[in-house]
Amino acid sequence: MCPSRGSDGKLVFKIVYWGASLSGKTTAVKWMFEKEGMAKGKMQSIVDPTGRTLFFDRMTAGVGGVSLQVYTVAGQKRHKFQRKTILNGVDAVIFVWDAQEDQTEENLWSLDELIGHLSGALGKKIPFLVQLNKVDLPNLISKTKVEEYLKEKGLGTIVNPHGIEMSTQIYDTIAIQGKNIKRSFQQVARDAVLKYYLSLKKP
Ligand SMILES: Nc1nc2c(ncn2[C@@H]2O[C@H](COP(=O)(O)OP(=O)(O)O)[C@@H](O)[C@H]2O)c(=O)[nH]1
Ligand SMILES: [Mg+2]
Repeated sequence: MCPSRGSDGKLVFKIVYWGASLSGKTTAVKWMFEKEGMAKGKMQSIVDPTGRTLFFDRMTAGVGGVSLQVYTVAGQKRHKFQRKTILNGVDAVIFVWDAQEDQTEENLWSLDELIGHLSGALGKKIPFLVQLNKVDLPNLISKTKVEEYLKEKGLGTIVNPHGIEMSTQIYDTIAIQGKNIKRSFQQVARDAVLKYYLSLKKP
């Protein structure tokens, strides 16, 4: 919620990808760094022997005069403690919702856990958006239904950096093809940076 300074003196904003196991977090981040060339340095992944995220993936993007440090959490339920740690000092959150209808419960479990950690700050102090991922597959949940769930959980609206209340943005994404991946990331990153600079101007 308050960016730190890197060794190069640049402000570092922390952006966390949150969501259920296998929802597509690592794929989304890999896309940006491998295909869009946004990486500054290497992607770091702490995985188990089967290649599943054990702790996090982490990488840094340089955009303009700031650094964006991007993390994905380990989605499996048993990694609860690791996930909580990743939220320390978070400046923005992207929730990756697996759009396959039969994954609804997993998504809601993950969302509830996130809300439990950040409670009222999410979408208010901390920019937040949803990537409705895997929309290339059959048997999908409708966007309207996702909006209803978000509303139910108090996340139907967010407060934008200018202090204006608006609907929480939900982007249809296909992480394996990069659809809307960079655009939604840029949106939330821009909000985090803007929020910080606007807060400096307040007396
Ligand atoms: N069809 C489809 N598969 C996806 C998409 N995004 C991710 N996947 C696949 O879903 C699986 C889990 O993705 P991963 O990024 O490891 O999930 P994570 O656990 O959230 O990091 C992998 O096999 C991906 O290739 C998508 O948009 N469409
Ligand atoms: Mg992963």
